[in-house]
Amino acid sequence: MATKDLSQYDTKSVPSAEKMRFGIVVAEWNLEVTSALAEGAVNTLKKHGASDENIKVKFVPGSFELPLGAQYFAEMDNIDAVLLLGCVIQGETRHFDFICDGVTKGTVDLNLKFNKPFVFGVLTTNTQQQALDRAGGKHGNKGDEAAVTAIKMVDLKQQFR
Ligand code: DLZ
Repeated sequence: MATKDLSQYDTKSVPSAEKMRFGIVVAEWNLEVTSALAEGAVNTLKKHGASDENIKVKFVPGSFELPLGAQYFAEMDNIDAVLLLGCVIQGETRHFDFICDGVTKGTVDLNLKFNKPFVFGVLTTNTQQQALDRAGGKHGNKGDEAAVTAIKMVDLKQQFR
């Protein structure tokens, strides 16, 4: 049986986001980190063609609230994808585990419930420095990655229409 030549698939280029509409939910906890994630995400969406008026940003208190904030966006018909941006830093209690579990499960559920992309842009680190390194520091910006993922998933959905 003939197999597909997967080398033909282009995984590098990013589709145009010109007509796409995005919601971004940002956690206020660890704001120095999360605002850098949001800045990266907005810049990347715009770099790929999204317009200012098609990017809506809202804040929630902490990462635990990200899924509900994202759901408010999802209930608007004119949003194609939602980015959830947060930063959970390991402390001395089990809070870290509960928050990470909640936001992860909440995000998975939203994707399937609304049949729209909800992108997990939450840093889960041991230290603030590790988070800063991934929010525009030496390890890039998770907000940029979340933006590219959102664009690719909206484009993928459009391919099935
Ligand atoms: C309570 C709490 C703690 C200890 N740590 C973080 C954190 O590192 N990152 C974060 O985004 N939020 C944290 N929170 C707040 C919770 O996400 C949530 O806002 C509260 O538990 C109220 O539901």
